[in-house]
Amino acid sequence: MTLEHTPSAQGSGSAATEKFKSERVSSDTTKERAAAIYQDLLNGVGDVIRKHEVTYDEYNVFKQWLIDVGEGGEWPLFCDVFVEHHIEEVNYQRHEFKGTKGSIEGPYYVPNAPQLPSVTTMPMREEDLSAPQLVFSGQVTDLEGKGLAGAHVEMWSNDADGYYSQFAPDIPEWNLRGTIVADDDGNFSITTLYPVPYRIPHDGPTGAFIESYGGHPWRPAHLHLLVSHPGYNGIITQLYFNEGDYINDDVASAVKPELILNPKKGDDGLHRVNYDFVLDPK
Ligand code: MBD
Ligand code: FE
Repeated sequence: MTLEHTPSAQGSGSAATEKFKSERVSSDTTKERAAAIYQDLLNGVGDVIRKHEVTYDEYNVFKQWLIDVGEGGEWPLFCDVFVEHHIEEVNYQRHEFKGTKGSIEGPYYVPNAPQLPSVTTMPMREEDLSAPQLVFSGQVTDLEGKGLAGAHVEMWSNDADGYYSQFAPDIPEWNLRGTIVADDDGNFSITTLYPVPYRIPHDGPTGAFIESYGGHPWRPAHLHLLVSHPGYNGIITQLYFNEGDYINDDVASAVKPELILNPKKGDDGLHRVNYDFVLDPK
């Protein structure tokens, strides 16, 4: 990955695009299904054009913007912010999962983060450690509440400046990323930077898009999680914080009421919260 020295949409965008391209994608979609989806999609576009009597100037600005998003490497960012929440909801409903609700993955997950013990502190720099800290503990269980020994809790989050390691320059590779291995009862306790609201990269075409309709690029404070255990459906989700800014106005539309935490501040200054993950069997 090559990154400009200054964190920018271009830098994080190209890093996210390179990461995405390194994963192989395929789908066994039939020609009939592809025809149905693409016809509906293009008819939908046609309906919008007719409804709003879209002008040639607007059409040309749109074409230029498509070019810019591609050249800026921002397709993973744009798609995950504006489209993924629909995909996530439809697929959760289709599987009729009964466990913990999922949420979107977003563009900044990296697999194979170093393993950490069940009681641990996330990899952090001095500057991250001097900000308010959260002790996030819980148990990974099956649908009957039985603890899942050695379950993996992969967690990744942005730093106080709003940057993710490996997608911005000058941050240690695995900063605020880890694979926490739960104990024999599925329990874990993770000390981490108390997340703060986050602005998606907005100095490129995704930001220009948001500005064009007078929107904002903020996401509420969040933790990203991927919780897994052999024989169970892994869940990709996010946890949010009660009364935090943008909790009702997430640019990525990815907040669900079941995923909002309410941490309590202890006398020692640490905020503590418990949240259990429930996995559906495969
Ligand atoms: C993020 O941190 C994020 O969580 C999403 C969904 C999109 C862009 C940046
Ligand atoms: Fe995020």
